[in-house]
Amino acid sequence: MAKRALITGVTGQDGAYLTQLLCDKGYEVFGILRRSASSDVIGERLRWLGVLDRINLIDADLLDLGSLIRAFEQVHPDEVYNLAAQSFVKSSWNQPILTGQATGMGAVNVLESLRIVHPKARFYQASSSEMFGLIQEPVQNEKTPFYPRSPYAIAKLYAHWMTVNYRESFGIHASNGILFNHESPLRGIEFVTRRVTDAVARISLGLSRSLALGNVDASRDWGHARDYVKAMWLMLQQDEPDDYVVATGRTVTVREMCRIAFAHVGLNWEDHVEINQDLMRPAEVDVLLGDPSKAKAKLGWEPEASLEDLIAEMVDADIARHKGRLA
Ligand code: NDP
Ligand code: GDR
Repeated sequence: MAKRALITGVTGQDGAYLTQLLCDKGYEVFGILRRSASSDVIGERLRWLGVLDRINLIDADLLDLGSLIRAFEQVHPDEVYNLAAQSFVKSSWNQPILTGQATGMGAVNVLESLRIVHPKARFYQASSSEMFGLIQEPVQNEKTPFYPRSPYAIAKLYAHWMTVNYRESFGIHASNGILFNHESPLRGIEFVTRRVTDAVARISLGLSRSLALGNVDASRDWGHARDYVKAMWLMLQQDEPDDYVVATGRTVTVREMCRIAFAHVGLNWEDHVEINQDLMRPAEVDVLLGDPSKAKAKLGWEPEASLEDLIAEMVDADIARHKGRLA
């Protein structure tokens, strides 16, 4: 019989790639969809990947425990992937309470539903490299101390430790993937890589001339979302639950990422990027660099896309989008 997977955050970047991966593996996939007034654009990413008609959507919200319990009763999943969150770090200073509720307590609502309805289900929590925050060690692995620097990262840390606690207290097969930044053509437009690739597309087509950015000295370990959802799945195939860092092992500044993106269309980034102080954060995470040795050794996981491949794919996709709108 086909395995059944329940995904929260299915309309987001990772939810779409994970749906594609699991459908291709023969899973029956169920996704939690919260009510939105913009129902015409719901499922845009799933549609882009050609999987919208292969998924069963369930009306529920991470903030509504009853709706989650009913979703578990309906699906009885073998595997649960908790990807839903208020995931934009900068907004978390403007919406700290909502971020705490969705990103932190939301994970506990999912864990509680699982424990009440179907404790044999395996659980994946979308933990984040943001939890390392103010860096304690130059390269971060599973043993590096955490020092979160935003309401988002603090909420993620709570969800992370609750996942560990449910594993240790109730014997639930619960794993945390401590994923470093991962991007794709489906990345939300507010995140820095997508802001840059969208601007490169517009500038190269003559639709715009410049792009305002914040801290271009920040450095991130960027990978491709398609590679990273494979690590999520691999974690739930292990006999024992555990926590894993998922990263490329290469860190690049926003400045250098801009250079790569603009160079892809033969432009010099310094001719187009201006710095806007309003885009700086109240507290910054200066540099992140992950050590994925454990994921490589125990899961057999390897990232395939280089940053250059990833940025080229994103720029090309944004150019195609804008050309489509112009046509
Ligand atoms: P996105 O922001 O693209 O997607 C977030 C998803 O969460 C959306 O489907 C959104 O639904 C859903 N959501 C938000 N609030 C609720 C709620 N109250 N109830 C139900 N669903 C809700 O994130 P990504 O795909 O990039 O990331 C997936 C997860 O991984 C997130 O938890 C993120 O914090 C974490 N993460 C991401 C990393 C990255 O680099 N991408 C790195 C490390 C961790 P809607 O469409 O309705 O808004
Ligand atoms: P991040 O991603 O905060 O790392 O969180 P984001 O792309 O927003 O920022 C990365 C770095 O770029 C700097 N930056 C800018 N960022 C944005 N968004 N817009 C700008 O104009 C800009 N200019 C410079 C930021 O200051 C920051 O240093 C992402 C999210 O997906 C989280 O959910 C996830 O947990 C982490 O990655 C790992």
